[in-house]
Amino acid sequence: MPVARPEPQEPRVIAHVDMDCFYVQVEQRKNPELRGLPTAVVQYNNWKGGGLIAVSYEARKFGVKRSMRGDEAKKVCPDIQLVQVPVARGKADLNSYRSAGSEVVAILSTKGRCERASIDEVYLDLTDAAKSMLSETPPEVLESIPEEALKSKVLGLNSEDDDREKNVREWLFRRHADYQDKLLACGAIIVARLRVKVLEETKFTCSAGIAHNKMLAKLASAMHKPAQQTVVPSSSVMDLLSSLPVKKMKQLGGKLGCSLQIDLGVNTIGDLLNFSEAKLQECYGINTGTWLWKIARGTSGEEVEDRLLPKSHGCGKTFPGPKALKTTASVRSWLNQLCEELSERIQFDLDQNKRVAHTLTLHTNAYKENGVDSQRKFPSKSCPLRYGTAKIQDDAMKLFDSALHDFLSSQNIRWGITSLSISASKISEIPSGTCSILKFFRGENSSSMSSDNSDVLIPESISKSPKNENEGCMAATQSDNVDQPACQEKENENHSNQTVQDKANPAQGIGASQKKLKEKEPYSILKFFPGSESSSTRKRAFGDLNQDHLERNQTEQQEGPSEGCDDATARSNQTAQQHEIWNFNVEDVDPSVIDELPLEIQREVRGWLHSATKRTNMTKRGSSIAHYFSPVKKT
Ligand code: TTP
Repeated sequence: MPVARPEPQEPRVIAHVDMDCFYVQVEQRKNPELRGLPTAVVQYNNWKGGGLIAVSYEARKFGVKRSMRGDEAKKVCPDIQLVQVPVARGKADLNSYRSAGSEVVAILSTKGRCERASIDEVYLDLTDAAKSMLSETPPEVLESIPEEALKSKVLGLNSEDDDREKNVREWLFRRHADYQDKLLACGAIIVARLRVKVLEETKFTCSAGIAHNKMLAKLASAMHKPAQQTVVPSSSVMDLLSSLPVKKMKQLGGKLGCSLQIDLGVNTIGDLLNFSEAKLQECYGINTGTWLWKIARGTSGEEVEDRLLPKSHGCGKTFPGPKALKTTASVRSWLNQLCEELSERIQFDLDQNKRVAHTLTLHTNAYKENGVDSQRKFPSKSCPLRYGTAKIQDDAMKLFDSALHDFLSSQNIRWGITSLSISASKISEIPSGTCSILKFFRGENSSSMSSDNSDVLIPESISKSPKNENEGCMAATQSDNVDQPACQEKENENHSNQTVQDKANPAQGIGASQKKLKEKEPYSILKFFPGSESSSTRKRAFGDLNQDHLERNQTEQQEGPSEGCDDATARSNQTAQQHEIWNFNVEDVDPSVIDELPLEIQREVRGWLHSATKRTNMTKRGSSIAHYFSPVKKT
């Protein structure tokens, strides 16, 4: 359910940037001969020419739609070029689209806080950039205004006029406009420049909406496509919303939108103005009621999150009609493939972005033969995510078995699986520096953090403290048929080089790590412990973390789906036993002491303490295996 957030007092400039017919553009860049031709990207499944998932604007003019199959598209547009989605592991391979999306994000994120909302759309908070522009180089003093800014569609300005560009120029230059609109004018120029840069550097066009909040910016970006931008001055907000069908509003496409139409007779957002906040709260609860009341007035306090990377990773596959999976062996075989891909992607995320996923979730659609109990849904199931392809495959299969058991509820009947999807969510960043320091303390070399598809030792202190509680693949809703588009992670070459180097030197052990630490003395936490140079202190610190690790392993054995310690853990435990061990009690740590540590160490220590607190709580909360196999709560 949507939640109302307080609208910031200060005016904001928010842009929503959406790529035009994105997969088509990616394919056209690969094969420039397709440029300008009516083109569509189709699923790899060729039944009736394959389902269309992206359609170029040239093809749209002929009436080609995404809902069509290739054969149907050929009928309405005989010259259409149908390009198949790349295939890997018997399913669509979306990697080229993900990384193309990352190229765009890298450019857009240079001007303000950037939230990657899906494989091809981004929110930008340009407030600071717009304020600086307004105070330093306002539009009227600029030597030239980008062509793209002059082509903006400014809602409320007469767009039929032959003098449209002149009108836009005047609007951008208005000296007597209010402060909010002046900022929007700067935002329009900044976005125009960014869009030109995206085109120059990636060859992709995009469309954008520029407004005072995310909700309005998103609505505006879809209003004039392709390759255009739309600005929503405050004075046009009510006009925009008055005739907007409720279903067009994000979060009103589903049950809530239906209820508004059926129960309250609300067909446009403007119709909501007929209801008091109290009435809406009475019907939909306090939060949603207030949210509805606010959106009717064009206000929304939702912030642009600082996130360039996806919230989750997911991959799926559908098995329509006769392709339904009917045996456990066939499910296992497909799950193995999906898990292999998922494992590669989370491993890449770990290596490149130092991010750890915490939760593995299986979503399945199924039916029972002879229509028995046909309303019953196949439950989605989650469990803590363990790194390593084999473990993920194993856990996914356990989730499936458990869900199937619930689905069948002891009935001995045939079933069919029509879709399988697996996702890794609750992704959190490893606090900076933790990796290196833990490595030293444990005497591990960095290859243990980046082995290809082999089991990886994720610091449990980190894996048990998810920062990002948002679940669900951001792109999971984009494809109703198969492989959900998700987003690609940004590459970090330095880190890959490091990994290669470390892998090439497997003999690097405790000694080498200690040497490394000495070389990086300014960043070492030990430097700030009294007598840090003495070997005894090092042993104590070493022992401490290993004890910590030992305790965690005990917890893991109780909590985890099945397996015991891996090799790396066992090595680490042995090391622990060789050293003096001491403990600290999280509650006993005086927070003011941490404030006195150098900044680069503070964050790291807080990360440890936060993890330790969480771990304590988690251990208390639930430790039986059944706990991990309970159905996912629907929010
Ligand atoms: P969209 O942004 O919804 O659409 P689009 O970029 O193709 O076209 P538009 O110019 O109208 O925005 O989706 C982005 C990409 O996601 C799209 O190119 C293909 C993929 N996609 C699917 O695979 N399945 C789907 O059902 C949808 C909607 C999109």
